[in-house]
Amino acid sequence: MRIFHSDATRLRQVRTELHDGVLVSPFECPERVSLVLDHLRRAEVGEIHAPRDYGLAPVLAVHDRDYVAFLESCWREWQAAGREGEAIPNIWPARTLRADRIPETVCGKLGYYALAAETSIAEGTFEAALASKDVALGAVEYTLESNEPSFGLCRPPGHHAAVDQFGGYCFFNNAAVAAQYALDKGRRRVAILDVDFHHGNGTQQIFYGRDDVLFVSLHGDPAVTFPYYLGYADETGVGAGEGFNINYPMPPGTNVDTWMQTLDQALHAIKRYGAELVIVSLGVDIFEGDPISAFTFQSADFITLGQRLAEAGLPTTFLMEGGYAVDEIGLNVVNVLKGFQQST
Ligand code: OKP
Ligand code: ZN
Repeated sequence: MRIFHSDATRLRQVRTELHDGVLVSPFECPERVSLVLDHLRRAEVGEIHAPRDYGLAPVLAVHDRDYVAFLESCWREWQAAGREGEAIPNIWPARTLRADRIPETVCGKLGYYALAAETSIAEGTFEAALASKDVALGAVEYTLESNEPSFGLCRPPGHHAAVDQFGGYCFFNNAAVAAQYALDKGRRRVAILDVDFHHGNGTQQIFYGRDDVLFVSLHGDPAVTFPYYLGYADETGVGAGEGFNINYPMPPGTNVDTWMQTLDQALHAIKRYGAELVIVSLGVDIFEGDPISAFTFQSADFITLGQRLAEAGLPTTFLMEGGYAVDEIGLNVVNVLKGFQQST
């Protein structure tokens, strides 16, 4: 298995996350990358490579151009406006307001392009997001060329990022960028399997009307869990995409047996679809000790997860999403990848 990593993913070093009404030090921190990397090295999972620069074209294949321009200029505009802290939205085009005009100043644009308020923007955010999508592209390109598995140590994560919205710590949807890249390289059916605790609302939105990407997600029930406004089982796709979006919401505290049985259903759907490539949105925040999630995985259960994924027998690229129990994040990621390798 080949691993892709870029030191530039650590350039996002914001100080603030709005959490429970308080500005705290962000859960999604650069140390996460160092900890996973340490474990990957110690466990000798595979060679670690830096990706090349793929430019913006693969990003613009799934994201809105003005959204990308906003991310690039946001911090500069925020500073030019003389604001004291980091860039955080505090007004949205909510249901009773107009969403058909984009404001001209940074405060208005922030609300237009944000879907949540926990994700501050500051120096280095855009650069880290660029590095993260390059990591994803390096990994998927390797799998496309070799049929061998790969792991992209993406950071910031991506699955909450929609066509023109950031939030939930995500800016570019790395899995969507990688899936579209695979299609542009000639694959016709790509599956994205999202095992992060949180629903991948961005990935779902990007491919909701399409049948060339099957999106399958296991996650905490949105009735009680972030991102709250998407991720129900009745969201099955629209138009040509009807039947190509599958959500498995589960209550907090769901046990691992139930979760694994649900995974079997998900893998059946992926096989039935005839996927030529599986991109796994790998969030290890399903770990019981995760500080912001509520599933019950023990570290050993991640080995089983990797084994089950390998049994599908498909070319697979793993991309890092969430996981915030920093003491165990490296072990849990390595366990998935080692479990996968044992069974292949
Ligand atoms: C990103 B990823 C805690 C509520 C959750 C945002 C969670 C983003 C998760 N105060 N806030 O899916 O791991
Ligand atoms: Zn998550």
